[in-house]
Amino acid sequence: MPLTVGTAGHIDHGKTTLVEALTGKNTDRLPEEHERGISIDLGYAPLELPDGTQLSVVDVPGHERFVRTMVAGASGIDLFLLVVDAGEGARPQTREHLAILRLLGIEHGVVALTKADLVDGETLELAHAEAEELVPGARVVATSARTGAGLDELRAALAEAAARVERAPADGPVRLHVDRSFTLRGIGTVVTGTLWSGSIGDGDELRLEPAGRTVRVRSVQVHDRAVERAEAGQRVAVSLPGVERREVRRGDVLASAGAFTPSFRLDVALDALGEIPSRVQLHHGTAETVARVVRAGERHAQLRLAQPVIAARGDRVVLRTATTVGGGVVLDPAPPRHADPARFDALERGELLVHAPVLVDGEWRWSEEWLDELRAELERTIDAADPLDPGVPLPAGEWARAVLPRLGLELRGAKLYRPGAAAELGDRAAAAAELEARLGVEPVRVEDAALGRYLEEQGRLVRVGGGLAIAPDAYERGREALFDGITLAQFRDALGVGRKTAQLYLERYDSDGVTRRVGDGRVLRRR
Ligand SMILES: Nc1nc2c(ncn2[C@@H]2O[C@H](COP(=O)(O)OP(=O)(O)OP(=O)(O)O)[C@@H](O)[C@H]2O)c(=O)[nH]1
Ligand SMILES: [Mg+2]
Repeated sequence: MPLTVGTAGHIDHGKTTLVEALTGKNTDRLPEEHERGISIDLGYAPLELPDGTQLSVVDVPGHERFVRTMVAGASGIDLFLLVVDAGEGARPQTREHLAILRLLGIEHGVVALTKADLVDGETLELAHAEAEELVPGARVVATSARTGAGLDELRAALAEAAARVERAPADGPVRLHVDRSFTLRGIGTVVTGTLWSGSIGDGDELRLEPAGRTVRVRSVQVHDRAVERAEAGQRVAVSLPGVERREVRRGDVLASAGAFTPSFRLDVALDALGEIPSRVQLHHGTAETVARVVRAGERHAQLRLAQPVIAARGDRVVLRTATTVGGGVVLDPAPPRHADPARFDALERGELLVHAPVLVDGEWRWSEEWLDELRAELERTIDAADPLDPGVPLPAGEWARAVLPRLGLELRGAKLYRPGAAAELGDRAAAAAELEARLGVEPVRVEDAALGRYLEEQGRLVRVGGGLAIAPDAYERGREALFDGITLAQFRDALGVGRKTAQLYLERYDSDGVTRRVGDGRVLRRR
């Protein structure tokens, strides 16, 4: 099974150098990284261990200003490679990265003491003891990228840790949290990320969330090699024809259509490192957003997000302010608005309390409470809608068609109406009369677009371009003046109007299928 190992550790402690010593690849790609001698963005390299284990390495930056990038990099990993400078020992980001790994539930890994060539034996021993205390249960290996000392032992330790990783079988819907997007000449936009679940192959149709855009996958690569299908756990690069580079970014998610609904609320079991303030930065997958923390008792909270995430039950989140303040496990990615402590307890006991729709064995399920909430909201919107068009757009969720029969509303076109509802002028009767009185051959402006639409449906007005309208009998008169091959000038003279007005009439006849433009003239279309 493919596994991903993520580096962690304080700035300058030798993460990138160690990855290069192990893989032969310098993962610092940006010119600025080389100029400043630090890592800024995530780096990637494949690593094959002597026993055949295939690992993907994600190298993260250690600078305290880039911890958010570290979280994005660590969100998809299976094991850690914590790097500690043997001379310096644990420093602030050693501890913060370690805390983040724990919050993300990444249990297995190895500690590498680096730059062993620069310290004496006693210092190395002290560093060793400190590291063992810091990360109980992990093997600690002294290394030097300069001399190559300890690298074989480190490889063996990584293989050992990898063997202990138990990965949940990751079949199910596709979910890939995008960590990079870029353009390749002749190929177009490419996104990369770790495939959390499902598999992706050439030609698959997926959704780019949370925007909900349908995309078709072209070529799929795993570490620069084309594959037929990429499997869960692998680091994947996918090209997306037709998607502009600026339309996709880190934090977006490639997902199976209909499998996820963007979450604006998350019910979580909290894991607090200290005081969790009411406003935090939430990290989930490769995404981050501001979140409000609404506590529901000691250990639970509802997180209300400024931007939606694509989450599932059991996902981990990290909460930060200036530093990492805690994290949580998602109990419900689509909870009701009220943070009810009893509900949290039931969720944690594993009693699945569905609220908003989820797919279970290919069928949508939801709670009656949720349905009532939805119906009430739709009816509220309808009541507040323009009496000329007393409807509300069909909800955008994938579940909309499944829910429809239970709503007691009527679908006409793309909108829902109360059964039998008809458009009414309401208090706009006077405005309608006033508008009708102004209509004639010369187009007049219609300020109230809904009113214009309504009157047109009633045959009391004809809309032409530019927010203008004419009288229905003027439209008929113009139509009678038409003949095969008529030019704009001829039509203008026949109707006794200006050129611009004549143009508006003819365009309307074109769009009504009465005429068709051919060269300078119009031919009549047979009905
Ligand atoms: N002597 C010696 N120097 C090392 C060793 N490993 C790394 N260095 C040096 O330590 C410095 C920092 O190494 P990096 O690999 O860039 O450190 P990093 O942890 O990736 O730093 P950030 O990504 O910015 O957090 C560089 O100048 C390396 O040459 C080593 O084993 N021995
Ligand atoms: Mg680095």
